[in-house]
Amino acid sequence: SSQPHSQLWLSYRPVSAGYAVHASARFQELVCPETGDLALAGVSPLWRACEELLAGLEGMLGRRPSRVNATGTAPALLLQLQPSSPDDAISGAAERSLAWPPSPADEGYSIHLNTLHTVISSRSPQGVLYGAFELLRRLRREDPGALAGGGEVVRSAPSAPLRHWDLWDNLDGSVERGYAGPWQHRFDVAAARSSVVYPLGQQRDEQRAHDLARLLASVGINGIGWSNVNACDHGNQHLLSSRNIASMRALVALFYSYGIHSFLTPCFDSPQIVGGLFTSNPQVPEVKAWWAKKIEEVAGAFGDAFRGLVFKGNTEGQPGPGSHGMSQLQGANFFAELLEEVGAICIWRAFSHPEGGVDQALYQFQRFENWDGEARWNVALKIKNGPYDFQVREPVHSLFGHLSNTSLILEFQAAQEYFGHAKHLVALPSQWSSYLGFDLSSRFPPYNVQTLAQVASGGIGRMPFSGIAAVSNIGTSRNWTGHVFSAVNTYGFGRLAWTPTTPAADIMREWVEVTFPRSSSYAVSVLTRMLQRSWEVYENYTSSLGWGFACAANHYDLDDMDRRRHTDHRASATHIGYPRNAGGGYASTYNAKVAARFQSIEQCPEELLLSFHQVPYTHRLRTKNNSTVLEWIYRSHMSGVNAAEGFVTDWLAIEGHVDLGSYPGDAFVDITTRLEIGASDAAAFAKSIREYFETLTGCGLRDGRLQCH
Ligand code: GCW
Repeated sequence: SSQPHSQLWLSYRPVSAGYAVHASARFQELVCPETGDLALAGVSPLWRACEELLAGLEGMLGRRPSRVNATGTAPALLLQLQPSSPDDAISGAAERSLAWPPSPADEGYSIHLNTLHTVISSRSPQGVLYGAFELLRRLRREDPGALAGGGEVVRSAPSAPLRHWDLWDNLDGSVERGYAGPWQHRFDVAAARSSVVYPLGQQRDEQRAHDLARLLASVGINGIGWSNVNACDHGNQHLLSSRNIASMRALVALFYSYGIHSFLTPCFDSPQIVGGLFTSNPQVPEVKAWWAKKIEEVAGAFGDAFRGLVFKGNTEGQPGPGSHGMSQLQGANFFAELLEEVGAICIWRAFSHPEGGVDQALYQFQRFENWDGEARWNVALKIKNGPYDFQVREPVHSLFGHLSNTSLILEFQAAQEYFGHAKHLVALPSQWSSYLGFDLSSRFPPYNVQTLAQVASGGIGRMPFSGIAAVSNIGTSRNWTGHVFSAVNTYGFGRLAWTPTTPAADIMREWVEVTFPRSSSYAVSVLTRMLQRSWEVYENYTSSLGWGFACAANHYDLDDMDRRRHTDHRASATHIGYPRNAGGGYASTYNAKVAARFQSIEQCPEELLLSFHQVPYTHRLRTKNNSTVLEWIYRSHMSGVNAAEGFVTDWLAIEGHVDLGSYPGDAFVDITTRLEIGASDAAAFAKSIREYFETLTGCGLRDGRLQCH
């Protein structure tokens, strides 16, 4: 469309006049070092840092600094590249003298204030870029510390080596679980042509892709998965055609100039579909030769920007090694061996469904539990945060505590597949940070504590290809995410992946401040508080106590709820919950301390009670005012509805106090509409759930008290 898209948190509108005067006095000149070795596009992240600072300072301060080659007597901003220290290289990578991934220490930066000059320095070009974005964030928030005083303003380095953003975009232009397309398509996912990059070569708006790269780099993302892991339809099956590879070259180079490496997700059956072979069985020599040649072609076209292939094998209808009598492990090792030749890795997804009545959680654990020591060094296993499927609350996946000699990538979902799509307010950093802080405990004394964040940062074995990834929530909406507030999930993911120990509330407040910069401090507090509460509110009006799968994606579907009686929540007339506490059950796959806690009905966190225990509805909850389970199901739903209605009231009360200047069109009305839809959906959800349990149990709440007939 001809209407411009929003620049989100990179909207460089003027700061207040007083701050602008001080700041522009400090940044009269900009010194950019020679960019040296040029990236594929001929542009390096250092060059991008200069470009971004010039635009940002001009926009926010009203004065463009002059670009000079060396400092003189005027106050200047200097970008400095320092030599990197081999001691800091990640162990595994150093042994194999791989140039990638960069060590987190090399990707870090510092910002330093001398009397006259401000210096951003790093040992890597992308580190300088990250530092530039940090300075711009501080100016956006009118931080006095960014201008005054002397000494170090900040020194920061990421903790995880890989920080990835995964598009589930299809080559035909649609997006799997993408809800940020045109408003009229908000329920009709398959129909929505909401990809900002596909169909290839038909970008309506070149600037979109460019701005996506800037937005991602600004929060420290260093890798992108270019297409849907359901890789064999919607045009994706042709991903590896020479024509597609050639047309992706420009995109790949563009992102690389922002420090973002590329990962491709090919269809397992590419040898047949693209190569015209009679089979895709990896054990057939022609198939192996085809893959080897294809990988060379990709590496040749993309250069160092290419770092790996991603596979989802033999689940949800996808072909895989199992189609040819090979195990998942053999499949991953097959590709890893070929990818080693070009310095790239094989990322293998753990998400899978069992057949028959097997517990999915246990099944996934058993499918991958023996990978330590068996998977090749350049394999990374990508595991969803929990064993179900991005539900409102899940136990952290036990594989994270079990595997210690395999690179593990933690997968989150920013797209709100199970969170009311782009209609509901759900700020996910709270959920993600609660998982990241979870202590899986270690199997290896003397290390006792091991949080999920530590595992994703390489863990005890300092695994080189560990990291954190998120499924994208980006689409063609002018505000990128459909719901204006959903951008907190894009921003928050990057910031958390960089420093997983940052409190979620700090990240969400920061997002509010950089996105709605000239708002009143009252409005900032109200907004931050809404975001902070939203996960729990959503949990209350959908599925409390960890039973999961209460709603079919974006609506309550009672047939689905009933079907899931057998596989998930196991509700009967008298009991509810999945008994994973029994000997040999999923709870026993955790390290001893954690297993004991989950297995005990007294110690199991009540938010996850029904994930591990089957209890009578009369079971009393100590952290919920001693309510019984059934009372709590009814009460939590009522309180969730009230809170969702409260969001509308809170929002209307700050009208005129929120700076919506980053958004085109009438963002206030759009947000109001979505909050209202959220509230009315919440009421409908709660009504369905009440009717479901009243029918099942014969008991309902009347005037706050449980009555049965
Ligand atoms: O939950 C399911 C989603 C699918 C997705 C799959 C996966 C890409 O509904 O849309 O497929 O998870 O993560 O592989």
